[in-house]
Amino acid sequence: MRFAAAAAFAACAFAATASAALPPLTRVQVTAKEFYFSLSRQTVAPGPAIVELVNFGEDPHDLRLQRIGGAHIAGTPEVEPGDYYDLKVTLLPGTYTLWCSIANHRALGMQAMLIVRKPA
Ligand SMILES: [Cu+2]
Repeated sequence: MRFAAAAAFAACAFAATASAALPPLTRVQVTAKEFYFSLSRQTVAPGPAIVELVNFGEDPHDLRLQRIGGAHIAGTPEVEPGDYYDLKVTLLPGTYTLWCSIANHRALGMQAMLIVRKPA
């Protein structure tokens, strides 16, 4: 009985160590205004990430995200002024293009780049 309890404790300790070794979730905040995006950081590490679109503007905006050379486009719904949306993505190494897909906002300047690479 005593041995079983010790073994269970050891198993728990091991699980805690294993989860602590997971890489931290990357976060990047994208601020939207008329008519540009401003990123909290230009370069992030690959892996699971939250890309947070915050609308500090006066019109609704959204965010589209595509890795150059990749086929998949991730995106947020329309975000109202004063609101935000946390987009969960898995970032691969490369360069991503970010843009707003509403009306002609992209042509007006709502476009940015995000570089994904392992920290040096
Ligand atoms: Cu927009």
